[in-house]
Amino acid sequence: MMDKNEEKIVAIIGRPNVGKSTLFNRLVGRRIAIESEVSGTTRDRLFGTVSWAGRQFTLVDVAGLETGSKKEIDQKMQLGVNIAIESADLIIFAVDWHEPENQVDRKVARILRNSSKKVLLAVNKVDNVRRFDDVDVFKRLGFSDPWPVSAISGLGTGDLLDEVIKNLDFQTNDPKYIRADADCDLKLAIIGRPNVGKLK
Ligand SMILES: Nc1nc2c(ncn2[C@@H]2O[C@H](COP(=O)(O)OP(=O)(O)O)[C@@H](O)[C@H]2O)c(=O)[nH]1
Ligand SMILES: [Mg+2]
Repeated sequence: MMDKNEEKIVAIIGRPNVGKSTLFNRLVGRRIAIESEVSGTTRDRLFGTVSWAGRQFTLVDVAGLETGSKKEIDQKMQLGVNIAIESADLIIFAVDWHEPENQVDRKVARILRNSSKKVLLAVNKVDNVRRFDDVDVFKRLGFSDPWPVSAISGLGTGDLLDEVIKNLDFQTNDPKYIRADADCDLKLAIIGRPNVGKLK
């Protein structure tokens, strides 16, 4: 049974080579997922913890979709999308800025729109602000505003994370989601008090 106190799951899905693993690594902050220049090396689902704005969630790279014939990849992608729809609280649908017109993207978009999941569309490889305006064409995929990001440079990823947190429906005071360093801040404040007295 799922209840509000269980961990929140966010899945990244998208075609091979759009930069899912790179985005995963960027958001998790440590290099856990296998990244590659060559399509075909990411093998499995990878999990990482993301801390942002005092909250925590588990990020999943639904990988292992990059091998086989084009037809096989299509089938695996649909399987990956279904896994994400079943298991995630929110889906980051990653597309590539270089390819605004892609049939597989359209197919995935259709499946996602027909699901009841919250979806954030991340347009990756927006490596500089000049590319920001171009992302409007991705509105055709049928989601609300696309989020321009660059997994490589980090551009836009903070805004994307803000939006993820906003959509995850956290309980206001649930300590489970308040990250460890928020706890440290509190301890520091208490320890600091006597010094304030001494300075007077
Ligand atoms: N220019 C650019 N290249 C990127 C970016 N993110 C990923 N890539 C490149 O895209 C290729 C595929 O990345 P990868 O993360 O393995 O994609 P995946 O197959 O979707 O997991 C690699 O060569 C990455 O270096 C980005 O933000 N900008
Ligand atoms: Mg990958």
